[in-house]
Amino acid sequence: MQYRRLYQPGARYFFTVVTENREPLLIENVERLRAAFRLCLSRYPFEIEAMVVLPEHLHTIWRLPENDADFSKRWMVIKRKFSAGLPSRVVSDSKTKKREKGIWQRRFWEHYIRDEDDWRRHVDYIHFNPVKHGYVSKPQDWPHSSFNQAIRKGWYEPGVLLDDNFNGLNNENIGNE
Ligand code: NI
Repeated sequence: MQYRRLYQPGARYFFTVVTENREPLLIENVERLRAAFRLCLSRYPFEIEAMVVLPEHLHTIWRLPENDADFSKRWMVIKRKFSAGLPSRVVSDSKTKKREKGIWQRRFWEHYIRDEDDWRRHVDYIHFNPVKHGYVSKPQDWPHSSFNQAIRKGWYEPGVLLDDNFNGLNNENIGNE
């Protein structure tokens, strides 16, 4: 395969976002989650380079426009849109004041992607994550991830031997989850 430039300019971040009390809400509401991302992308465009959704957390890499790298406002839009219409969980006063509904943990893990190697490690971490968490034995078997898209984009060799490519990732915790 010809070497292709995959690593475009712009600020990139890896995120891990978890539901409050690890409630398994994300897969059962995955259409709602998609709608929340669509709304955010329409207001504040950015690129989702990789993503995986598990029942109670998600990992994603975003490439942000050079003139607007504010990811906090984007997560606010996504979290609020996702939560709207879902029943409130038991929440503290401070959360009620902020119009949060106890759906998401307030803090999230963020990591600035330093370079192409760092990016690649995090892309692989995302795609291997459903295996790491024990949901499937092969990354391509998890429907809620960008892995198959990444293959179509040429980010992996077709028919990639995942054991080779993902070697060691099972024991790594670079995404904090
Ligand atoms: Ni994870």
